[in-house]
Order: sequence, then structure tokens, then C-alpha cells
Amino acid sequence: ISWTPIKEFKEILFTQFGGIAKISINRPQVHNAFTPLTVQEMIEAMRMCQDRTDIGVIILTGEGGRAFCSGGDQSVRGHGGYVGEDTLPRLNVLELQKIIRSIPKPVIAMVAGWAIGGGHVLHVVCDLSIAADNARFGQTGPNVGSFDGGFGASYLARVVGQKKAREIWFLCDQYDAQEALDMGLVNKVVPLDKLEETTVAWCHKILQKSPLSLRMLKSSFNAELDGQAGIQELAGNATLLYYLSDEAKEGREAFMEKRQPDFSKFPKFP
Ligand code: 1HA
Repeated sequence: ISWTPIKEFKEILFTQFGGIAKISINRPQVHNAFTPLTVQEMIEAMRMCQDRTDIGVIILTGEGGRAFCSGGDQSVRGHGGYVGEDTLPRLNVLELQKIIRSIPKPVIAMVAGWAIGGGHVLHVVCDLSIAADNARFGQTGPNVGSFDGGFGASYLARVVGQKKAREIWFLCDQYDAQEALDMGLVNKVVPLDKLEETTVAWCHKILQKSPLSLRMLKSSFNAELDGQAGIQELAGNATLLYYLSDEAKEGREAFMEKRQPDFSKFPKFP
């Protein structure tokens, strides 16, 4: 598989193969721990994926084969957040989580090695997770003085159930790929040397599907859980579909032509 660079960044790689974009944290020396800059770059790459009509599916991963992501870089954790060049303490990974959840294209976590702490939450919020057999999953918050009570708690509990989610956070144990599969935390486990090939094969299956259908489904799955923000997403997609119709176009055209709209020809469906 030959990935073509989309844009150069400092702490991530952002590449493309056909309709697949790959966002990969490139800090393998610290098991792909993220800094505010890493997160900011991932957000920018996600935004680019959102706007690019030729991209249909996004892979989120980490370089090196030994870690997906080990969470926030503890060496830059300061007073109230993770500190970058602008010296402001930030928790901007929360913003990235929201984007992964709401971007209207499937996001697949491709997990080799550690998915730990805030790195674990990142795979949890992805639509699908494919794990290599060397993957290890867990939360560390109560060990290192942190917690993610947002998606990291409530969505995790929706995925694995309340008892298991509380176990994961209260004990901070690490779970292997098979255990993750058994608890519904990942979709599939494959040998490490088959990880990318399998993930790309899943992407190709997805790319053959109706993009609007996938878009509606993603926002439908979110709607139930995300309250008014979830309904806003689903309803925004309903508006998009309505704007494609002659009926909605008649409303706009009548306004522009300064006449009364004639909706009489449009059916009142049962
Ligand atoms: O909870 C949140 C948030 C909550 C709300 C809102 C925002 C949040 C944002 C972030 C987070 C968090 O992510 S808190 C949790 C932070 N992460 C961790 O506690 C995991 C720390 N790492 C480990 O426990 C271990 O490294 C490991 C289980 C993943 C792997 O262990 P292993 O194989 O023994 O490797 P190790 O030797 O520990 O790591 C290799 C190198 O990577 C080490 O550096 P070296 O000694 O070679 O110089 C290690 O220090 C470094 N490293 C690993 N993880 C991190 C890290 N350096 C900085 N930050 C890390 N997270």
C-alpha cells in the first residue's frame, strides 16, 4: 500500500490512498503520547478530511507498531492542562474526540501496541477499532492523577457495559487484544503484519457503500446518546437531504423571484 502525503506536519503523518485518509501520530519514542500540537495537527487533518469530497473513510493510528497512543504527554502536563509553545494549558484532545464523533465519515482506529489513557479514549470514540494481536488496552487516570469523565467514561460504558467500564477505570488493568474483542471493545483482531492490509480492506468495503447512507447512520447512532447536539447532527443531515429536493428548491426559487411559492405539486406522503 503506497500512501501519498496530503500535508506535512511536525508530530503526525497525514497521507492518502485513494478514498482513504490516514492520520498517524508520529512520536513513537514516547509510545505516541500527544502534546497540544499533536492534537492541533490531528484536528486540522480531520477538518481537511471532512471537507475533501474524495475522502470517504479515515484511519486513525500511531507510527512504529508498538503503540497506537499512550495518552497525554506527561512531560508537558502543566498546571491545568498540557502545555505547548503558546504556554497555555490545554485539554484540546476533548475537541478532537468531538470531531471524530461528529465528522460525517467513518473513522477507524487501527491499533497496534499500546492504547492507553487518553490514547485509549481516542480509539473508543472511533466508529470501529481493528486491533493487532500485540494491542494492549487500558486507562491509567487514577494512577497518574487524571480522569476522562466525558466520552471516556459514559461512551466507554455504552460500549462495554457499566460494570466493565468501572473495572477498567477503577483498577487500571491492561487488557490484551483477545480480551478487548471479548468485551466488544474492538471489532476484530489480526496478526500485526496483517493489520494495515485488513484495515484497508475494511475501508474499501465501506467506500463501496452509499456515502449519504453512511452519513445518516453515523449521526443516527450518535443521536440517541448525544442529546440535543446529537439531534442537531441528525437534523442537519435531514436538512442537507431536503435541500437536494425540488420541493425545497421551489421555496428558495420563489423567494429569489419575489413570488409566492407553489408547493401544490409536491406529494403529501402517507
Ligand atoms: O486523562 C487524560 C485527559 C482527561 C481529560 C481531558 C484531557 C485528557 C488528556 C489526556 C489524558 C491522559 O492521557 S492521562 C494518561 C496519560 N498516559 C499514561 O498514564 C500512560 C503512561 N505510559 C505508560 O503507562 C507506559 O509507558 C505504557 C504502559 C504505555 C508502556 O509501558 P512500557 O512498554 O514499559 O514503556 P515505557 O518505558 O514506559 O515507555 C517508553 C517511553 O515512552 C518512556 O520514555 P523513556 O524512559 O524511554 O525516556 C516513557 O516515559 C515514554 N512515555 C510513555 N507514555 C508516555 C511517555 N512519556 C510521556 N507521556 C506518556 N503518556
